[in-house]
Amino acid sequence: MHVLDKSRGYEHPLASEITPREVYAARRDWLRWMATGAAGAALAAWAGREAWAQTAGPGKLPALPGTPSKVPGALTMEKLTAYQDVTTYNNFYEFGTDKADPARRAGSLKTRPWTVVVEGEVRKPGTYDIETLLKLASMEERIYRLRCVEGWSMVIPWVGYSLNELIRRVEPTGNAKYVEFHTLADKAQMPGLNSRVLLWPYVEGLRLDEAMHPLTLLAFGLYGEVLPNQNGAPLRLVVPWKYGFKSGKSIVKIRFTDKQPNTAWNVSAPHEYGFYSNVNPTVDHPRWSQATERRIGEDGLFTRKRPTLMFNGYEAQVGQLYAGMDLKKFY
Ligand SMILES: Nc1nc2c(c(=O)[nH]1)N[C@H]1C(S)=C(S)[C@@H](COP(=O)(O)O)O[C@H]1N2
Ligand SMILES: [Mo]
Repeated sequence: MHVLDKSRGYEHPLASEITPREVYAARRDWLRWMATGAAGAALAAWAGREAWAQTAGPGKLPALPGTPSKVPGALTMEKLTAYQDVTTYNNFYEFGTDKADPARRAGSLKTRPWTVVVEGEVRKPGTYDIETLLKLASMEERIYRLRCVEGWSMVIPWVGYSLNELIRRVEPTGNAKYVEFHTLADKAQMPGLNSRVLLWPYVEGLRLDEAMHPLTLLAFGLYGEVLPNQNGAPLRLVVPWKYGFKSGKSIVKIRFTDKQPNTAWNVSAPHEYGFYSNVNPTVDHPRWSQATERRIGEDGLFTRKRPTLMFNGYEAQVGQLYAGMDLKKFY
C-alpha cells in the first residue's frame, strides 16, 4: 500500500510497510550508485564501510558481510530477486526434485564440522576446514544473474571470493587442465539420494582457465548472511555465465585433473547437457528454446519473457575464453 504525500505530490510507502529486505535493497542500490564513481572513489570507500556496517540481511541466519566487489561485471544493477524466492524456489536434487523440496528438507543438512579435500594435480593438496576457508580471502558482495537451463532466472546478491584465491594457494601443476567439484552425498542427510535421477555424488567441472576467471565465485553467503542450506551451505560455486547446474552446492572435494571430468548432468543426458553449458540463446536445449527466460518474481498475466543474453550478459568478461570454439559443438 502506498499513500499520497500531498506536500510533495507523489506516493511513498508508509515506514511501517517497509520490510527489512526493502531496506536492504535500498541501501544496496544507494551503495552501488556511490560505487559507480558518481560520488568519487574516496567517498565510495567511506560509504562502503558505513553502509556495510549497517546492512541487515533478512535476519534469519548469522551475518556474513562482504565489501562490494571490484571485479568487472560483478555488480549488476538489476533489481534483486526477493530473498523469499531465492530461498524457496531451488534446485538441489539431493533433497528432492520439486522446487519446494530443498527449503522443506535441507534443514537436516549438517554444515559443521565441514571440510573440503583438495587433491589431484596440485603441489599443495590438503584438507581445508570451513573455518579456514571463511578466512582465506576477504569476503565480497557479488550481484549476479543466475540462469537455469530450465528457462528461469534470478538476480542474487552472493557473498564470497574468487575461486582463484584458493586455486593460487594450492598451486596447480603443469598437468592441471580441469577442475572437478564433488558435492556432498550422504544418504543419512539427503533423502533425494534414494532417487536415480542422477548418478551421485553430484559432480561438476570447469576448465582451469574458467575456474581461474575472477567472476567464478566460491560463495559462502547471500543477502549479507551465511548461505541457507537449500542454497548450498556451507559453500558452493557460482559461475554466472553458465547454466545454474554448473554451480555445485555443498562442495566437499575439489580435484585438479588433466582430463575433462565426467559431470553428473553430462553423464545422465549427454545430448542435452554438455560439459561447457555456457548460457547461449542461439543453442537450444533439444526439448525447448533457450532464446528467452522467465525472471522469477516478475511473473504476471501480461509479463513478457526476457531475452536471454549471450554468456548470460557476461560476454565482455568471458567471451575470450572461447575464442575460436564452435559453441554449437561445445555446448
Ligand atoms: N549439489 C547440487 N548442486 C546444484 C544442484 C543440485 O541439484 N545439486 N542444482 C543446480 C541447479 S540446476 C541450479 S539452477 C542451481 C540453483 O541454485 P539456487 O537454488 O541457489 O538458486 O544450483 C545448482 N547446483
Ligand atoms: Mo538449473
